[in-house]
Amino acid sequence: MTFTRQELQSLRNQFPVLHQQVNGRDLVYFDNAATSQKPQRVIDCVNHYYSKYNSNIHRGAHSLAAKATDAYEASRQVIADYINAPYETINFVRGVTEGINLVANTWGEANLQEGDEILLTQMEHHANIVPWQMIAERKGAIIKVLPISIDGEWDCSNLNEYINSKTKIVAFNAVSNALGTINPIHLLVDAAHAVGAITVVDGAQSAPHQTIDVDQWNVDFFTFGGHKMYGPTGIGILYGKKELLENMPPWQGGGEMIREVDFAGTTYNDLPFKFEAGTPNIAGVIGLGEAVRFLKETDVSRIATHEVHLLRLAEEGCQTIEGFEIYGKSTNKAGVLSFLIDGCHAYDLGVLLDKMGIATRTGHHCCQPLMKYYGVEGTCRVSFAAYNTEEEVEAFINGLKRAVQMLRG
Ligand code: C6P
Repeated sequence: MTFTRQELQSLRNQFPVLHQQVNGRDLVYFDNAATSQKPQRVIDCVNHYYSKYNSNIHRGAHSLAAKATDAYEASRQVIADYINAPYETINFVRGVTEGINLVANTWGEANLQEGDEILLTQMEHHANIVPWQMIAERKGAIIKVLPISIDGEWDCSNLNEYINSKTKIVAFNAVSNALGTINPIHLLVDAAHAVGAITVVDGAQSAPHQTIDVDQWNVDFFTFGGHKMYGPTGIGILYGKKELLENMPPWQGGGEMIREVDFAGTTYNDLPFKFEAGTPNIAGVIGLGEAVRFLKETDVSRIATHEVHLLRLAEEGCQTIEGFEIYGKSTNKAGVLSFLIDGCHAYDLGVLLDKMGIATRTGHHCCQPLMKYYGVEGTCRVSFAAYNTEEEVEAFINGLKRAVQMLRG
């Protein structure tokens, strides 16, 4: 069920940034796949921490430190419950990029050998390509790439060719940021596990749009960031199966991740502290906990239904534009519309839409190999969030038509 008009209005009222004009027009914020806006309760929560109980955690012998520690660890519990994971398997990181780098530099460092294979897919974000290339180069491992169909879906017709006894890691996104495809992750999870490989799932675009159940999905690692799910920037989660995390070496060394330090050697802390060296992003963690409470109360599955409703309206409305081409035509999509229009450069469309107060993203979306597959430099992308409306979609369609007219002369 999508939102009623009243529910949507009350949702929008929670997001202060939406209520402004940009370039003399009401802001239409359609760049949610890059980062979403933040509800007042998340802003207040961060503000409250800094103005009322700012302290370091797990260290001080005073009341403010105890309050900060309690709020920090309460967030970890809320997030663990949200993705159906044990508390100690939730590791705070800076974001998806750091989550993937952590796995590459720990599990990858400890387990990869020369000739081992890492399978990625054609639709990965650079954050799920470059860390693997770096560790592969150091260890002599080989990167393989699962192809996709022209509609932007995994091509699993020859899976045996890509996943075999040499495969050690299968890394992929659950939802594509550039195409919107919601991937059938069980296909790669099952195939990876059948040969003893681990799965590393990039959940950057999954967390704001899907009900996540890492236990049922049986993924080995799952990482997502706060800022695309109504939370702060600079904070994210790396979930890992407990036995994997326990057997991995730590990544960064420093305070908090140790049990005992001696110049003769150091022993490491238990999970979840083993991978959290140094003073963490305390305000970010507390803010992310509040964002997850917001998502739970709003109901992520209703948000997803609402976004797909807007997606279909946008797709339908744009079809009448001559030369309009969608990139990502899977029938199972999140609210992401990537497109090009004959004779109009994506960047020019983005600039003209901005002049009308409509925020979109143009370019390769940090997916250059995907753009090369389609033979394009980039696309124009609109991406929806809980607070977007049908009226905004209409404004976008009309704005796009005007922009095309201007560019075609
Ligand atoms: N995509 C987009 O506009 P970080 O930067 O670590 O928070 O997230 C990286 C990342 C990884 N995987 C996927 C699927 C992503 O979408 C992103 C971030 C933004 O599409 C910024 S490039």
